[in-house]
Amino acid sequence: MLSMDKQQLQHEDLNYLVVGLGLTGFSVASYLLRHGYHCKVQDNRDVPPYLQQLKSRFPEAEIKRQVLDAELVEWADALVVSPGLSIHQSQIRQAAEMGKSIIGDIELFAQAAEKPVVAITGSNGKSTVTRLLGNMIECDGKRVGVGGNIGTPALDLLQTSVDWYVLELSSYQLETTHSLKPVVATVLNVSEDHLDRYQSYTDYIQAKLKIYQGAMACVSNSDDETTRHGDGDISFSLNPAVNADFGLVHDDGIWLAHRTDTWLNVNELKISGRHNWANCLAAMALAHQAGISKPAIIEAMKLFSGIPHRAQWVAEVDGVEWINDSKATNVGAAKASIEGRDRPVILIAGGQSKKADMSALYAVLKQRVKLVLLMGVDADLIEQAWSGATRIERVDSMKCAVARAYGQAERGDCVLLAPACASFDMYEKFEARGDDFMRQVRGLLGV
Ligand code: UMA
Ligand code: ADP
Repeated sequence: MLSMDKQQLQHEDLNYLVVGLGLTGFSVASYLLRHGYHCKVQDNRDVPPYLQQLKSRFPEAEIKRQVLDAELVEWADALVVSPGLSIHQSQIRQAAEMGKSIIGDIELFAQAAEKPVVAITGSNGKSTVTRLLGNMIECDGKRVGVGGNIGTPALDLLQTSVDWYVLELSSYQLETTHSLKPVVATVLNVSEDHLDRYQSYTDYIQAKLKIYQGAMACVSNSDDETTRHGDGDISFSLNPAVNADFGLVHDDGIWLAHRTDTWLNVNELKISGRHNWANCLAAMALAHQAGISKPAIIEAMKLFSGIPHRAQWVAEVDGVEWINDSKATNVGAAKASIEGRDRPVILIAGGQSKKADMSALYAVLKQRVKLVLLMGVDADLIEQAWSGATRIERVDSMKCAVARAYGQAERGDCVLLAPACASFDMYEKFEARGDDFMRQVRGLLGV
């Protein structure tokens, strides 16, 4: 955090070292340079992803391609660290010990934003809730900037005039944010993820809960005690027995409700799975707290057809349904994804397990999955954890996985890509994995 005297200084008095030149670093450097602030950029890769863009837009930008060196750190007052880099690595820790401020792009955004912010985190469902809430605000006739971990860097949102900001925040981004004061914030749920980056699960949870600091209202999930902030929380729950502010009412079907006031029958939703009912309830709670009208909230939920790579319907041929849930990149997401299907599942899974306890999927595999087609770098340890739960076969490419699933699937089955792992061992990102799956499926089925 900025020390007291530095907080009183203006941006123009400070030297900013932008650490990392990916999407975030490019956005931060562009923001600082556009405003004429002192800024140097550093990235340790041979070819940083946004090197050319930065050079062509700001030829005067000073870019160092090296590990953090003492001279650069000495020069800087603040290090603006990209979320993909750990602030616990020794050079950044040392910089903090020297009194340098360690911040991220969301901190700069928080210092500059002049419109109200809704902030959303959680292990799963962030993008769905963020996008859906953005749609609710738009349906209410207001202008909204939607960004953060969902893909549009937060500082880029400042270039357009809006009434509201809706930010999806990762635990990494929250670690380097200190002065965000959201009108309303939520932790949707917490389950194991990113344990390759955190010393313990507790550290990961603490990073997530930081979103409530400075929030004027907190929305928590009564079905997940970890997400709770305090007695004043606005709550949501899938359990009708829980007295939540936003929940389900069973009355001639299942309704999304604000206490006893039924708002929408779940049959009218285009997105499927109980986890998406929870996402709707969370978005309803956030929108309601933000003063969005009930008709706009309902309209947005009716129209919302989900985001690509999240339980995305690909095809149904010969009674077999094919679903792309490449974004199910951790155990909690994959569990919700499998439970969200109402058919026997052939599961395509595997990749980088991020040190998660994969055995947490054992019971759901046993109950719902007839065959696992397993690939990727951590296939050995995943197979060990799942051994005995169901039939497991190894495949070495998406093409083989899809061909094998096609050969094994029977009418009434669902072939589901929900890897429970990150994709980086085989793909550039989860979208590329989902695209590959859909290409193979469409190629094979001729659809
Ligand atoms: N890297 C280096 N050297 C550097 C800088 C980065 O090797 O000097 C590596 C990192 O270790 C990492 C990769 O580059 O493996 C990308 O890191 P980055 O910080 O440059 O990432 P950005 O391109 O800025 O994208 C980030 C988020 N990525 C991460 O947090 C890893 C994007 O979320 C986000 O959309 C974007 O900022 C805009 O806010 C993606 C993500 O995977 C979707 N997020 C994680 C998740 O959702 O699980 C947290
Ligand atoms: P995030 O941005 O947190 O990764 P997304 O909305 O992109 O979340 O959804 C990613 C995946 O997580 C989905 O494809 C689904 O498998 C799972 N998921 C979505 N919402 C929930 C939820 N509320 N609880 C558990 N899993 C969920």
